[in-house]
Amino acid sequence: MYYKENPVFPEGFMWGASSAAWQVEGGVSEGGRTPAIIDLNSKKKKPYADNSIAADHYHHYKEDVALMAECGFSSYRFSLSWSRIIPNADGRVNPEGIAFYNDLIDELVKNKIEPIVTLYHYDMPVWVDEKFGGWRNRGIIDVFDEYVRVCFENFGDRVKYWLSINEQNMQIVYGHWLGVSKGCEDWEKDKWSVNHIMNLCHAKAVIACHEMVDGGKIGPVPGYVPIYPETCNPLDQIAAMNAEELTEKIWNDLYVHREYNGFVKKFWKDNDIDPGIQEGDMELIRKAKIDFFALNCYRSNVGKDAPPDSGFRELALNKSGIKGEFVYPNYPGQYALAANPYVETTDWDWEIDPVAMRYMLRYVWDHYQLPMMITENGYGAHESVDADGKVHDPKRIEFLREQIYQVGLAISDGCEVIGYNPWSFTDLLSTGNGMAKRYGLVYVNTTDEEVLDLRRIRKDSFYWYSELIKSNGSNW
Ligand code: BGP
Repeated sequence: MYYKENPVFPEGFMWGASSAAWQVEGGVSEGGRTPAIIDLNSKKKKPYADNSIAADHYHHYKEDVALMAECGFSSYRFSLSWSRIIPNADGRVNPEGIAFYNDLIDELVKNKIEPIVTLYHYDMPVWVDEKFGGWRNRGIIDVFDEYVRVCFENFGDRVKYWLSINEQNMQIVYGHWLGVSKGCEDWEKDKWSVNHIMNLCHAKAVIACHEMVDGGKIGPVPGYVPIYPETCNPLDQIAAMNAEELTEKIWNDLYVHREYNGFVKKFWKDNDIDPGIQEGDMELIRKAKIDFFALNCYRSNVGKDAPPDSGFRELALNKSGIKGEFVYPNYPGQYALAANPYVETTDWDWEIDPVAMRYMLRYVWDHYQLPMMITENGYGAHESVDADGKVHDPKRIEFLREQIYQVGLAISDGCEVIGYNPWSFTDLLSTGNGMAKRYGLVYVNTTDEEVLDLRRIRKDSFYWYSELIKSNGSNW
């Protein structure tokens, strides 16, 4: 990459990293926590993703926050486990769960690290699933509202940045993969009523945050994958736009304009879909004015025309970490995705495309003019401790350097970006690949096959990132 200008990051820019409760905490049966659906799923996927210990952050949080402080963090994005806070259908608040998060937040505040808190990150409590079928039933709206209000009431004095639902768009697009489709008879149709219920939960969280948290700000967390047209064939451009609508824009438009956009309304009509909108729903959504976008961005995609008579091909993610397994989908009449010959890929076939970061920031800024923070971005890799007892991760350093540079360019393009929190601080469980796919700046000594001593080892990227933070992003 050719560096022609030195990006300048604003004063007070939040530098940190990111995690999610079920991927980092462990301690799943401790402190009064009850199971989440993802615990059960992760047991089935063994040996890939047993989250009962994960990175054992539940017992190591003080050490982890001390390492963040040593690295120079000014922010840390993490999520709360709903079933740690409200473990059962009786709605009783679990004092031990509240105490754990209070201690974590206090530790962060003591170290001048701004907590950025996600209310929901893939870990549906079993009790909510049993009572309401997860997101499928409108009954969840009230219990979600009760849960978020407990969070605002207990943590809102110290937590000012709140995130509603992690990657709602990805949960709908990859419903089978992320378990949201469980129990649905016809997911392709049902996904839109599930999505509507999620929108109502998101709206309730936004409204409650503004009501209850003095100075509180809240935003959604879309998973964002910029989509380029494969060629300048106008049909490829339209296909790329269709892909963008059906995987991200429908959601982002709703969050900002608080109305379903014309594209999705036509899509519902053409496909005979009833999203289950009831009286009063849109009034509620219209009240939920977000303050910023939190954006997760790892890679980019290529869209191309998929003629109506072309064959259907389902997307298949690479779950092995051996290059070449990813299957690009073909949705006749909508769009197809394709490989990008201009970019490298990770072992999981994820495109390594720093320019996508600038593209995304420009795109979201141009469309919505809201402040943005990066809440996920990172390089997943097979890693182990070297003979010298250290973990050398030059490719992660290169990845982060290029990505941060593009954040800087987007800022100089005029975008308002307030923070960068890559995935992840310590190694933690990958959504589908356990400890085999590591993202951390800090190595956690354990494997999927065997629980080791869980020792924290600073990777080379930790030292590099620390220097970068000290220079507020100018030391390359
Ligand atoms: C995001 C999720 C994270 C995280 C990340 C990396 O979509 O919000 O929870 O897992 O992706 O994905 P993976 O772990 O599958 O590599």
